[in-house]
Amino acid sequence: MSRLVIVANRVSDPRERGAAAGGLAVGLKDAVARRDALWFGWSGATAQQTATTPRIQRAGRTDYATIDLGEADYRHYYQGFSNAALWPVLHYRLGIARFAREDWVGYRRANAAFAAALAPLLRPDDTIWAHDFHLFLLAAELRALGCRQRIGFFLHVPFPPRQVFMGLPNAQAVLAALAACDAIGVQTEDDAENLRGALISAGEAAAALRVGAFPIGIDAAAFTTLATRRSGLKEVERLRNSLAGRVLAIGVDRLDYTKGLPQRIAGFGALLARFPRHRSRVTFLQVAPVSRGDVATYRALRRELDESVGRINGQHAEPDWAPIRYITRAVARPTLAGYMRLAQIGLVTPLRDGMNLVAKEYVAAQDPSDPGVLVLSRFAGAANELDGAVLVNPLDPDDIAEALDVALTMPAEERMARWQGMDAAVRSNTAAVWCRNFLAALEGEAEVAEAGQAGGRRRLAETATPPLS
Ligand code: ADQ
Repeated sequence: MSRLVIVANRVSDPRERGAAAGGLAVGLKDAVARRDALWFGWSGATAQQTATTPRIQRAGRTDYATIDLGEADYRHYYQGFSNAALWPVLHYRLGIARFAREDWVGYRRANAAFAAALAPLLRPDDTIWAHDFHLFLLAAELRALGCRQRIGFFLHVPFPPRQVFMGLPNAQAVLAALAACDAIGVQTEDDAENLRGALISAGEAAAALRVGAFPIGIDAAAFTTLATRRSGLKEVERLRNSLAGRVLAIGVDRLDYTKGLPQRIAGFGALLARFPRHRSRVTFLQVAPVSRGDVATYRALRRELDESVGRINGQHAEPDWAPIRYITRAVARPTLAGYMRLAQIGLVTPLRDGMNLVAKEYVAAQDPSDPGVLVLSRFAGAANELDGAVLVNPLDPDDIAEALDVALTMPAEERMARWQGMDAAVRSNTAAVWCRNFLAALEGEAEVAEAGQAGGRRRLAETATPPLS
């Protein structure tokens, strides 16, 4: 089997990739266990200039090649174009996007630098799989260097309707670069339709045929084991005891403005104000470690949350009960799994989310004999699969309050029936299945092309039917 080359903005150190690790490494675990692999990306460190020669470490059958980013690339490629322009636009938030020519120049420069450092490491029959919006231009840069390998791209975040995406000043160039890929994956059919529409309007109709929906999953069995093992442990017992028999609702997110945290907090406040029977009976624990703390929008969000949590606690707390517990420190993943199992309500209300794996993890963490209720944003990709959740409009605190009331009063039989359907979905569409489906779309076609006429790879891929979702 040919080697799999995984390219991602950030590649974590192999020594930090234990059973408790999260992120892309978990999603791709199955694929890299079965073949030789090379991870390539940013080390997370900055230097004066972006490195041209990667540092390579080997662990088992996998090589890890990382480069440090130069200060200017960190500012313009990472903080600028990726986080301040693409991230909001892709999450439908044109109004808060910040565009600057030098950010676009930095983004192009960094994508070209990634390609230039990667190209010498490539073997002719490698399969290359690039991940996420930081690397929209990578495939085109590799092609410009003469790379003819299969290149796939997966977008982890949503793709908005064409009219929104075209608000990005460099939309046309991004779409043209994306057309250099042999397979393009997104999370949902809606995202796929949006991306196809954008590609067609950019004159890249052939590339639109290579777009498919591949909803990402989790390693459900491993997460259940983690949650079950942890549920009796010290930190989780401490939380259980501190609740004094009250219901626990939990939210677990990165502190990001797409996650709908102010509206969620307001929704919990509205529950207490509008449904007084729940006062003093439910505690909401929100874990939201600071991410991208050096970006102004994120600092403002943090201030807003500090204030609203303080206001609601001040208004409703009693000497022996504070309605909201809010933690901005990181909590270890195994402990979080134990907390999720303890919580009777999982509150997952992003304003937009490609998928949202926390929703799936909450389902996998539940006790089958007494499962909790998932309250889920209808604008998370996960809502397509988790139809047993109580779905809410995450922008509407009153809707969240009403959904919480439904969850808090739901009969055990209904809870069980809803959870069983969701659990079956989470267990059938795992991370391994996601990986296999995407790679089948990327490599299946290419293998047929190789068997056919020389140079047929791109042409055949262009005329193929869209990969299945
Ligand atoms: P994220 O926006 O990071 O990912 P999400 O899918 O919710 O969002 O979480 C990814 C992982 O991070 C999960 O395993 C989760 O447990 C972990 N995580 C989240 N908050 C955490 C916290 N407070 N502490 C510890 N761990 C935490 C992007 C897209 C998503 C998409 C994923 C995967 O934005 O829509 O689901 O990629 O494709």
